[in-house]
Amino acid sequence: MKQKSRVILALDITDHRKALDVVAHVEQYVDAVKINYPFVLGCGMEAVRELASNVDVICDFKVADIPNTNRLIVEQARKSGATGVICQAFPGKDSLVACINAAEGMDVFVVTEMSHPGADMFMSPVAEKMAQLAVDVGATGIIAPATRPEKIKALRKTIGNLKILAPGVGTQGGSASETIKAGADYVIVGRAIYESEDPGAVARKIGAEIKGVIQ
Ligand code: BMP
Repeated sequence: MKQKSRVILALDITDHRKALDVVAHVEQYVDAVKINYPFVLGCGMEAVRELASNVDVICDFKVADIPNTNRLIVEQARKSGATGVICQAFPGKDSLVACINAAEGMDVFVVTEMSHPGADMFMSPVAEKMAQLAVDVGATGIIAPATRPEKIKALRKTIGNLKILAPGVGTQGGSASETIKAGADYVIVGRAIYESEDPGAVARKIGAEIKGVIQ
């Protein structure tokens, strides 16, 4: 994945035409497009393949099953032409290793602590352990919360130079520049971009804000 604007668009849109319109306005300002179940269930896997022929696509399937099922899911992500997939650490090492093996070189990002308030309940106490598991299995990077920059700083110490992708900027309250200053490599932004009047302008502005804090 390129590292130019350091902005990843979260394309959580269920209407195919609208999704393509947003991508057309935003693609020049983002390094990748992250798709999740709203896009896949609304638009179908064929739409993922079509998107992946134009831009780097990360399949945010939050893969969280037994090893064999994880393998089958990650294989489908890979066959769609995606360059990355997002997996959960909590099912354990064997499940995550199955994702890494099925990825066959595709980027694998491991969720540690999520960005919403409820992550405090079960995820926060074990986030460092999950980040260490990402290191141990040879993942590309982790997902860490832009809503808690101090947690990004702490997790960076655990993962060394693995990549950090941070959702939670904009609508969830996180700041793009503070997130990058805390040590994230990319911010993931959805609603603040695609629900705005001018998605291209917002994506460009977030990229410029990030540029302002990178040495
Ligand atoms: P938004 O900028 O509209 O809040 O979207 C954030 C995106 O990142 C959504 O696709 C969401 O599922 C995802 N995400 C998140 O918000 N927090 C996490 O901890 C992990 C995520 O994948």
